[in-house]
Amino acid sequence: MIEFSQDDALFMRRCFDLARLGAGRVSPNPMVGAVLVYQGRIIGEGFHAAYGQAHAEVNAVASVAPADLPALRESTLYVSLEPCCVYGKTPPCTNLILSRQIPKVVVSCIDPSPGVNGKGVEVLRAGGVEVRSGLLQKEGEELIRARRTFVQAKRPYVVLKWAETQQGIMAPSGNVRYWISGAYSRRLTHRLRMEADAILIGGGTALTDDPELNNRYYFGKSPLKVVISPNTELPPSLNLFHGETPTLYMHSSKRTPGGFPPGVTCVSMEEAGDELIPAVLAQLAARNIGIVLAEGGGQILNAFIRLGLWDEAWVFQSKTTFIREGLPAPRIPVPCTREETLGGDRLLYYRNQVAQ
Ligand code: AOF
Ligand code: ZN
Repeated sequence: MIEFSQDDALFMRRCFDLARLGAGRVSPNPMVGAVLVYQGRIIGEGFHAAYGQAHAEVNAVASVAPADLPALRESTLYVSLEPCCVYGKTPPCTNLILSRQIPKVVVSCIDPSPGVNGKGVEVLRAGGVEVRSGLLQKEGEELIRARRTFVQAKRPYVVLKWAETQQGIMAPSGNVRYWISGAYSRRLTHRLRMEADAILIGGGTALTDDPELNNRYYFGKSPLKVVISPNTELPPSLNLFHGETPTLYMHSSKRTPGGFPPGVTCVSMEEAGDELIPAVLAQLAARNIGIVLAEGGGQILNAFIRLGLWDEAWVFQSKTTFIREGLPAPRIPVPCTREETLGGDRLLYYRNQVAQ
């Protein structure tokens, strides 16, 4: 058993906090944070801030004041993920650690990515660095869960989200738009949009709700919009085909639909047949989408649940009793893992343990 002190845990928690600052900007890379400590004092901090750009370790070293640079040779690097040892979009962090002669590294969890997966630790140890791994590992794994799904299941991490009434109804009958959840819930759902690489809906929802499908109520970016419409042709006038963020229109017609603005890419899913959802996920993974937020409608959400192709679900249950009849909301086949009150709504959070 590797021994860790309370100070070790404190510095690793700081790494986790730093890592989270990259939410919404690094996927399909993982969120990673790093802290450099010399004699109990933090002399450098960094996190992975944008996909394809500098890693946490690089930013941490770059943040060290010139006067503290000689101290690197007697410092400990805390990092929430095993340092990479491969040339990707950036050079290996193991090279940096070795060339800066940082003698000690503490890691929370191993990077499951091909080419790394324990090799980063090996390379460092072979170079004489003392590496201790496994500190607050559960929390570390939690931070990289989307990355793990992306590299191991070779599909985006799937987040489901919908609103329902207390009686479990998603929408009134008859294709009318009806707002169920409150303002706090809406703010949180826009945070989920910001953290995702794509928002996905079905053609029915696109027609009924005509959503803009962007992030308006939280800071940060808006993700790619994706609409799957195997049965119905969608008119170019719909809101989701406009706005600043691009749209992927996954249709099933033989002809490429026409008349769309330049931000719209039409992709035929005709050959997918009954395997539509897995084919959509494969398409998205090929486009470097690491996290997808599926927002409805019921048919699409049920399809993900039936196939077990989901990772977490956020269900906003409002006290609305106004709608008595309508479309039943999906049912999740696992117990709720967290329940919160959010304004007048109840938030039910689920995890698909099978998919982990
Ligand atoms: C780290 N520190 O902060 C992050 C890592 O294409 P690249 O250069 O961005 O490298 C991708 C690899 O780096 C891949 O294994 C990914 O999991 C890891 N991300 N590694 O040492 C970091 N973000
Ligand atoms: Zn790296």
